[in-house]
Amino acid sequence: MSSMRPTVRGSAPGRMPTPLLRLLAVALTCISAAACGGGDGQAADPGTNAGAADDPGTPADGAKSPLIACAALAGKSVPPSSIGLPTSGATITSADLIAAAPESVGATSVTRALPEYCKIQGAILPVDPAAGPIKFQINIPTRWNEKTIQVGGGGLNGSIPANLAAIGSGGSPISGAFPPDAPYPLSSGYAMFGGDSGHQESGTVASWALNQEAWVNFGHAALKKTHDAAFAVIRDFYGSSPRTSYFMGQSQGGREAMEVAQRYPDDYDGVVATSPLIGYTAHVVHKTLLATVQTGEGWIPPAKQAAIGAEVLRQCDGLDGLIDGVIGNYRGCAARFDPLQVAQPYAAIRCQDGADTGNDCVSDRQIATLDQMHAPTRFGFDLANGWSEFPGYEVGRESAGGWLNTNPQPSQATQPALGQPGATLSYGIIKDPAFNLVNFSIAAYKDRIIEASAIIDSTNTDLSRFFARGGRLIIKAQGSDYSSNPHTMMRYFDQLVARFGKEAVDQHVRFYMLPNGDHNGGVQSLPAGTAQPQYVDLVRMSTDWVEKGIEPPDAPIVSAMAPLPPFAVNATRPMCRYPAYPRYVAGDAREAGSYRCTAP
Ligand SMILES: [Ca+2]
Repeated sequence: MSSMRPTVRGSAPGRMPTPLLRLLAVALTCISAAACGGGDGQAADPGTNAGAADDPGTPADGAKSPLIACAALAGKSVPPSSIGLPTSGATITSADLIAAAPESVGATSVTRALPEYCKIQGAILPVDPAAGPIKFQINIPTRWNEKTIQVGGGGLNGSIPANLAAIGSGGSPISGAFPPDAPYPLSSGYAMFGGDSGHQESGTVASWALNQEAWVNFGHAALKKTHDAAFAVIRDFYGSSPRTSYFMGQSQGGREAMEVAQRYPDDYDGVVATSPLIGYTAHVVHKTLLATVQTGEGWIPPAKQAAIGAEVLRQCDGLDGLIDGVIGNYRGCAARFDPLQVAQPYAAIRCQDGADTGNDCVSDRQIATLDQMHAPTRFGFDLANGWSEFPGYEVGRESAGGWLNTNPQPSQATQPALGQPGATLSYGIIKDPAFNLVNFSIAAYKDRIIEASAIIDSTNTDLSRFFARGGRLIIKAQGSDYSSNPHTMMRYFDQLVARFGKEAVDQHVRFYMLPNGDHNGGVQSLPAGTAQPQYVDLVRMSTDWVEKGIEPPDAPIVSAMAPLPPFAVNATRPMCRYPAYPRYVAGDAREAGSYRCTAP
């Protein structure tokens, strides 16, 4: 792994290089249309938060203007022949011109400037009338840069992605990584679009998943249908197709990002996946089995989380060279709590004689639950793409929320409150909403698991078509994410390297790990809760790679940034490529230059 770079804001890797280097990079890489993401030779700038050289609210010269009035799109239709999978066509239900808005500074957050854009809403009609439509929205700036970003969903989807204009603190396209001072892609001229994946229900019920067309829409088909419908609308509006196309998503949307690179690679030049939930079938099975073992004495009450978190910190905090409440060496720490490698990881906090004697220790039954969490779940057969086990979770953040997701305690009498995993399993996989999930077993539902895996898992390592077209994929995962298990992403990446070789993968894929981060990309030093560096402009890194041939750095700088202007940067740290981690060497712990990306 390469060493760290200076930490001065504005010159950080991943941001604006010198104009000369930029020109050179464009000249060297744009000879091949594929290398420039579909032949977009214009030097349009995607916007920058690096300095005053670019005005993020102004797309580059040459931005395209629409052929017709925005409102004239309402009522138009898209024929089924314009959509690459079977549908009954699409209709535009509304089209409204939204006025430009200046930056608005609130008490705790900023909504940055937005350009004038056409907000188009529509519905893609199903083949099976019982399946329900796919609702979608396209935001196209009046001055369009001829590029698009399709935005993924979240959770069980069921709504239009919230961040198609202003980008909030959570959700797709890149969730908690998006810097508060970065320009919105819409303001830089990108058309943004996304859909509800074919249903308008979210939460703990997934009745839509009982319908096969809706289930396959959720797994992947809605992504293609939405893409094609949006492109057809854009062709109508501007008289030409987008020249460069992206997909960006977080969590379920991150899985969708991985899915399109695998299944619909011809449609995208660049893909960004954060917290991708790629092994989705195994994820929900694992969560369900964890709930099952907690119906009795294996339950770990929330009151014990502090003791467990403190023990993990005790063993791991210093493995990265610095006692700071942050577990930087995520692989080294996970090894210490891997029951396949360590016989008694929790010996120091085991209750006397293994009984449950208080909240400052864990019983043998509770240790068994912890071990199940960190050990692989073996299926005894192959899921789609040859996966036969769900790797154990990593560690960290035990004292924070969102960990085991088992409060209140599951019981034999009622359905465990499993939320999204439970709804996916009961409605989507075993198709029996009345089934009490505490009675679930892998063996009894082997066929249903395998069938579902082929639809909702995004673990296919065959990226050959995506690579061949010059596609670029950026992945970011967090070390202490108990929703999207980062270990699955590590396995997938290892398999990619085994399949294509490191050199080929390096040309097309960057996989970064943010140690100790949660599902939504936040990092705090524990137990104090002090915010740690998390922000990095992955949109900019992706568009620079696709459009200018600027390779993402080995160690982009992440920052902890104040949410309000002037966006003071309180700390920086390198974000290393898997499997490296940021090891403290010397100097100010708040400065990225004090760390080196180091192999575990
Ligand atoms: Ca540390």
